Amino acid sequence: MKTILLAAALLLSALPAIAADIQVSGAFMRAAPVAGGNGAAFLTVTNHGADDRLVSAEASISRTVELHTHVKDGDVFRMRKVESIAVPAHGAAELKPGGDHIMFIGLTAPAKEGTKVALTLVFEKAGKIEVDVPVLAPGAMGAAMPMPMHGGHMKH
Ligand SMILES: [Cu+2]
Repeated sequence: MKTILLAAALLLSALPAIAADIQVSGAFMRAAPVAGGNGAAFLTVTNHGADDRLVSAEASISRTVELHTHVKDGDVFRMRKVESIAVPAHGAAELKPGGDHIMFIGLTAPAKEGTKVALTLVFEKAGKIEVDVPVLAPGAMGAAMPMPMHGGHMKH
């Protein structure tokens, strides 16, 4: 019994997202069928603590991982590398298609739909947080999570 409790305690301590002020949810990336191309990951960072910022990301699936945003250039939106993405105190940063995202440049292997990609997010204050990013279909707009459409916790 003692061993089981100890194992449970170790397991909980190995999950930093539970104890930390920073929580990551809804992570996904789009399938990229060939190696050598680029990919992007999207996710929501919720911050229950003081101001923080995402300063970098690491993954073995590509040669380079950058933080990107989209900026309007005339009539088109172009991606641009940013040094960091702010996560305000008691707020959130939403990385989503058409906005901020994590860019994988030079995929070393195809990102196959149904698999998961290991991603490490590095925060200025919260440090490193590891996230398993599910690979969804090309063009997917969000993580496949059950949405409370009917009879759920609707806020009015
Ligand atoms: Cu990009």
